[in-house]
Amino acid sequence: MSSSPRAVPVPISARLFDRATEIIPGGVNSPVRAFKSVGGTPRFIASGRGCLLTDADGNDLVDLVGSWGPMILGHAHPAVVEAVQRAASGGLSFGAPAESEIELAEAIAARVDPVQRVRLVNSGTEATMSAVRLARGYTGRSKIIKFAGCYHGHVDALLADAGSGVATLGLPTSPGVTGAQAADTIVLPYNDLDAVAAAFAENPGEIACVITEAAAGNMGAVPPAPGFNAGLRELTTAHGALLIMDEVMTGFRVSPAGWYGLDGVAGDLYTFGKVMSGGLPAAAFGGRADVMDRLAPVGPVYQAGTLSGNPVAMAAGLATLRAADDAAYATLDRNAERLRTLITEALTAAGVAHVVQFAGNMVSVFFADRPVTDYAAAKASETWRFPPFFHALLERGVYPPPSAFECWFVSTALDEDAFARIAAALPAAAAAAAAATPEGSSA
Ligand code: KE4
Repeated sequence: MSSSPRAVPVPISARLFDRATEIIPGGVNSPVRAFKSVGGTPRFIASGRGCLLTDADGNDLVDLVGSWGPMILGHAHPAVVEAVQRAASGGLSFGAPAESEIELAEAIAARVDPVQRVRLVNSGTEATMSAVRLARGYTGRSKIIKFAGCYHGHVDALLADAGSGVATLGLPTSPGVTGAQAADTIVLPYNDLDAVAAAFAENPGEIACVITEAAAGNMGAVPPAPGFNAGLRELTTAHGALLIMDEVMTGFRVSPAGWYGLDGVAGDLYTFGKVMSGGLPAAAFGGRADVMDRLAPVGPVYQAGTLSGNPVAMAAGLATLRAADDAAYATLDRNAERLRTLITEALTAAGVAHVVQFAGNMVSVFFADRPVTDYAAAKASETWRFPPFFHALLERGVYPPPSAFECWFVSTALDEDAFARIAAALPAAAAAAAAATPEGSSA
């Protein structure tokens, strides 16, 4: 496979990537990891500790991806590792209920008031897929509304105009999603309440739910405009539809109660993942008891999973939530603000038009001259400046997400050395962004 034009030599990652592509499509198990939109050889990671990743060639990297959100405490946090080891020593999976599932469900509900029932699953995709099915089962309606640029996992009905890896790879949607599967999905511009009102007027009694990222993070950080989420709440209530707040990314990250903790707009259903899993495969959906109790075995809406509520994953999630106290969230917010300041100082000094946007403590960089409020604006930004910006950071031991359409995730483990490295790397990255051209060349 090709190596990045300017990357530091990573012969072992390159060799592993060549080997991986022989057996795993694209050499990765999730497309955004392949560096396709930034070019170069993806770093194969050997280990992580605190705020550092160590790649297969022994380079340590300040991690600003955090496994795409879960690692708010950094890697190999002692309390989490100890909890996982203890759980694992008692058996890995039982296919029967265990107390730890109750404990994690109770911990989620204790933080997010509107959540009265919780069902644990294995991924955010399963959570959103199940929540949409439940909304359709509860309302007896078929249509759903989602927003362009929002990503809710690779659910057939939700892949239309999605963000994250779909946006990163410039895929209009996905082959394999049939017209029938997407026919009931109405895709609207994010932050456009008039469009939502019009959709309800044009589809009276047919819309089962609106699903939205509580704050959009999959087109970069694009927070809901003031009143947008409250407007969705009013419209869904007025039209007998359910409001699904997808907090897979924001949940337990942007505040102890996720985005709900910041704006107080109650959804009927929620989806969670990432932080609540501690980095193991676990996720959840939950919400109103009268809705959730339509799920089998209580009600007729079927949903299931061999490894749902896995005891080792429960232990990781519980240990993470228990360690994520108010001081931890204050540190996350402080670290996000410090990162934003460093980025904008460097890009301003280099004379590069940019906006560093927040959604809570999720941060992203748009090469644009005004705030980005929806997917069209995100796509219209000078995304061609991102690859050289990214590689200049990576070459200097800082690892941001390999995509212009993703958020940068801080952890509580970022220390003075990490910020010193970020500060030292940013001027060269800003210069690379300044020298970039739409054709992809740069000095
Ligand atoms: P998973 O199926 O990847 O666990 O979760 C899907 C999902 C659902 N909802 C939101 C708001 C999400 O952000 C995600 C997944 N996020 C991406 C990162 N932008 C996952 C990274 C990847 O696809 O590798």
